[in-house]
Amino acid sequence: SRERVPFITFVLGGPGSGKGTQCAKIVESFGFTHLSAGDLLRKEISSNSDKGAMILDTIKEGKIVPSEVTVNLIQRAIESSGNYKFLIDGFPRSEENRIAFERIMGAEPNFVLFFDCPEDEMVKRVLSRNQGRVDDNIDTIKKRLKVFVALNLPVINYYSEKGKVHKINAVGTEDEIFEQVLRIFSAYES
Ligand code: UP5
Ligand code: MG
Repeated sequence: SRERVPFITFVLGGPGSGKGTQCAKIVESFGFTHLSAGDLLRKEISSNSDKGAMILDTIKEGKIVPSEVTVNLIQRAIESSGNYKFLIDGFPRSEENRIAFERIMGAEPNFVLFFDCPEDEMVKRVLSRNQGRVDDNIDTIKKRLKVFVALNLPVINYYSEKGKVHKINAVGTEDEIFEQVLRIFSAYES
């Protein structure tokens, strides 16, 4: 019901580490609502919103969109979902994002999944994706990797120190990786 306390999982990992792919599988098995921050931002670009041009420029540069924009989109998606279990994919990407989310939503994640993947594998996957994303070119990928290390790893370290991070080896077949994911979610279900 609406009053139920939300169950929030942050799904983190570098560009192409497999966050979206694994979230789709988690949704099928565990009834979560999947909110990809990147997808919400891309939808905002295609909806002719007044922020669309700014968001597009930011994504092309591999930089991070201002926190209040992203938190707002996530908040609206949570409130309109009718669900109480959420996978928040690709967010928070910086300590500033994290602090804004916790302040505005008044909630912390129940746990965090971290898809740990070597950079050369991530580059290979993103370059062979071919879905026309403006940021799937080698120049932008290099910038995304730098931003991930500088700004997103500190968020993962913050939650690690709180004992909330489950690190997943993101190399292998989709099914091999999902086996690790299943073990984690099954433990929370029981
Ligand atoms: N693939 C998946 N699993 C595989 C496997 N096990 N073996 C081989 N191939 C595998 O996977 C990537 C590709 O690899 C796919 O082709 C897949 O089939 C294959 P995917 O599941 O899409 O990986 P994912 O981690 O989701 O990669 P994505 O590129 O979406 O990650 P990013 O974090 O870079 O992208 P996102 O959309 O989250 O963000 C894009 C940009 O938006 C950011 O750079 C930033 O500019 C902006 N942004 C913000 O500013 N704020 C936010 O909060 C979020 C985004
Ligand atoms: Mg994704």
